[in-house]
Amino acid sequence: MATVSTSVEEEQKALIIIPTYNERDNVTPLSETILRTYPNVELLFIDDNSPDGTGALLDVLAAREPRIHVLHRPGKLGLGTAYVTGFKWALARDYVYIFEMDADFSHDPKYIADFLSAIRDADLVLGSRYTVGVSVINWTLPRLLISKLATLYVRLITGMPASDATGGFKCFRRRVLESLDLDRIRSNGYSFQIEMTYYTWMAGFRIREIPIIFYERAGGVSKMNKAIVREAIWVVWRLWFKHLFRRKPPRTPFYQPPQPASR
Ligand SMILES: Nc1nc2c(ncn2[C@@H]2O[C@H](COP(=O)(O)OP(=O)(O)O)[C@@H](O)[C@H]2O)c(=O)[nH]1
Ligand SMILES: [Mg+2]
Repeated sequence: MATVSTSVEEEQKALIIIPTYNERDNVTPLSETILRTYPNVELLFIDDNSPDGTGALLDVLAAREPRIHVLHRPGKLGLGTAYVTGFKWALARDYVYIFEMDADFSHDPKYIADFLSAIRDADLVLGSRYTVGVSVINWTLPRLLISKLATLYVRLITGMPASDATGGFKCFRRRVLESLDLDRIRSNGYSFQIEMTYYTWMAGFRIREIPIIFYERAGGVSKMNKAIVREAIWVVWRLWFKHLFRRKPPRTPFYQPPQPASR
């Protein structure tokens, strides 16, 4: 074989799980951009019978391109259960890196390269909007405050040292998902992200944050609502209670600023 120089790590297969609900205008450009840029990456869309016909369009894309996969669910069952379905699908196959990503271009595909490089010495990589100041484009002030407060609240109650605990752009190493009891994850909104990262941290896995700029969706409607915030408020206390007497991992921040090159 001529490809001796490529390390085994680089050949590992990655799967990006993308839940969709009414993302008709986004799925074609998004999948084209990702597949063109990353030859070892495949996509799994989980569509919840989107009324705008996203599911049918995804079937057309998948029929043309073997690196696109689609699962259909009968109705809007929420983001958390969509990801759990996708994780199980990935674990039944040979993917080594398994991503969560939104379909609405809030998560810029250019960062996938940063995730793939950071995961080499981590088990979970989180895209963070708050490593240095705030990197969010086009959010209202209340939305930003909720998000910042959520991370602070998680840190105060559980001790988890994430700079961004509710982000949804992340990459798991396969063994993390194999070790978690996925059927135990109940929450669906913000708190799904908190729960997944928290269990990963408590299990002693290596977590790293990388900086991302988050762009609010240009078209379509966000799923953010009061019920999602209420769910997160309770879930954090449930996590706290569950591990009340369990020893916590060290509180070393997940984000480590790059060291200035020494001369
Ligand atoms: N399958 C599925 N996807 C969903 C559901 N709710 C939201 N999504 C998708 O999850 C991603 C994030 O949702 P979005 O509304 O942008 O949430 P926000 O960015 O937090 O405001 C997008 O790709 C949505 O299409 C759902 O109930 N089922
Ligand atoms: Mg969004």
